[in-house]
Amino acid sequence: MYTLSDLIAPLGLARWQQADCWPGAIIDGIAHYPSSPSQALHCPIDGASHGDLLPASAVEVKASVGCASVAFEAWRCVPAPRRGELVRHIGEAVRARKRVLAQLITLETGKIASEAEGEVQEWIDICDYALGLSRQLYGLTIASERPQHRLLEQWHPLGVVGVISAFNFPIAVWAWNAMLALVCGNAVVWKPSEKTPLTALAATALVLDTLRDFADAPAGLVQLVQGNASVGLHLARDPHVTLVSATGSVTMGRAVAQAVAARLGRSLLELGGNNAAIVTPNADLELAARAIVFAAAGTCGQRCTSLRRLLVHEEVADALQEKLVTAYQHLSVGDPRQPTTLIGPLIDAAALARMQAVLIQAHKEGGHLLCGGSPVRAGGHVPAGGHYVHPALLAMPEQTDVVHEETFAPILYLMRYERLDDAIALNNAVSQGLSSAIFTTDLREAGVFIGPAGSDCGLANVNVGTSGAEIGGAFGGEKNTGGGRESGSDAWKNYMRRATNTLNDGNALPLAQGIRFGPA
Ligand code: UN1
Repeated sequence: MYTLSDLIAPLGLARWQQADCWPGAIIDGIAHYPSSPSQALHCPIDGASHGDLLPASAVEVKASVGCASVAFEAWRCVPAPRRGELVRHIGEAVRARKRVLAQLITLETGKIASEAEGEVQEWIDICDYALGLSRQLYGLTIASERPQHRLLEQWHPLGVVGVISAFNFPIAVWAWNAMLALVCGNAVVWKPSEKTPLTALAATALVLDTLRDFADAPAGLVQLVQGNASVGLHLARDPHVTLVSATGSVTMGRAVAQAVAARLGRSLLELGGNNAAIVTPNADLELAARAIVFAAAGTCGQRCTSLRRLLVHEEVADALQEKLVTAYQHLSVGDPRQPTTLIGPLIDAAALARMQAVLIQAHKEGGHLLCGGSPVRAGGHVPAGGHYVHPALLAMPEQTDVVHEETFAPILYLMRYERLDDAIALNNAVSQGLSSAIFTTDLREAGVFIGPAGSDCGLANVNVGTSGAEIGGAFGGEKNTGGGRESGSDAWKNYMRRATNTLNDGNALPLAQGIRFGPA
């Protein structure tokens, strides 16, 4: 079984390990070891020490933004297809390190191998996507109301992009932002979760190694500042950070958005989800059950797209419940490095305590535990020192207060409905609006769900679970989820500034709206 020491050399991390300490900042390719109090790092699988992080302070944040601004000034003038070539090389390097990067993700997050590799695959996919995009950063030409005039729309590089990412997708979410930002001609300063600093160092090392072969790409294009929420707030407040893209809790997003808004900066938010699936009497129950189990229990319920609420029609509720209970009983919980494991540990003790408290609250609100919910004792494939749970399935009499909250743990609330309209109303009744799904073989039911009066979420799927979106679509959601869109479709426009140009090819100077000004 591998441990961190097996991954340090293949991931190019040895250059930065000093005794047992890791740098809290990589500025212009150089590691910084701030004298701030260190933060002990532990593996969620078994509590093994991963050394200490020396977190960045306001000083490192300011320095990294300054260097990124300088790098941006050079990079914005490099032709976009050449910028795409850099991203192509990054993608090739990621392919070569896919397995070891995934192993590090497993060690820092507790994800099983297949999901960790899927996460690295998202980085590879977004590189391919960004490469194609590098030849398609197009604007419009628009008819002018004036003779011999033309309107053009151009998209130009934006500036320094700050990326704040969460522990649960320690590479993919940064990659969606950073690869697009680079192709769009920007420099990036990354503040990853304090729970996954080594994955961030490994990703940064890979990009810096690739940059070395690009004389026209300055090392300052990718900067890294690590630490707790205060580091993210320094980034959000810095007037030289043109766009702050933040992924994480609603509380974090609110603080970041307010700090950015106070200086009239731009923010792109992808915050909490409280995702529901509706199962109608016309559903293929076998397919629905499989999709539900992956969405609710996969990643130990720690995706922003995880399924948390299940709205099942009365007619099929008993049958589906039975299938789910059976499937849940077969979920193997344990060390995510074991090939048979499907459910790894929760990220830390606090996550386990929160889950237990929420289950007690759900019980008070009338919830009835159908299976799971309890911590798993060490032994066999379950190492001591981690926080393992059996995913919980609860029957709720209605959508009570606790169901309105996003608990970052594998808890699925099952509720029954009679009319589809009521189920859609329940889907939309929470403050978050990220992902949603309907399971039905009826075209009309599906049409209502994805129509204008249907699901109010950014993602609305038919016969597909709420999690595991592809990178080609725009990713994000409405209401308290923050409204931002990352990754595919036209999300690239977030990372550029639009300039409208009016061109006069003639000798006269007609004014718009027919205005006359000057001698008659
Ligand atoms: C997240 O949990 O913040 O759709 C992102 C999914 C993944 C990304 C999740 N592609 O589940």
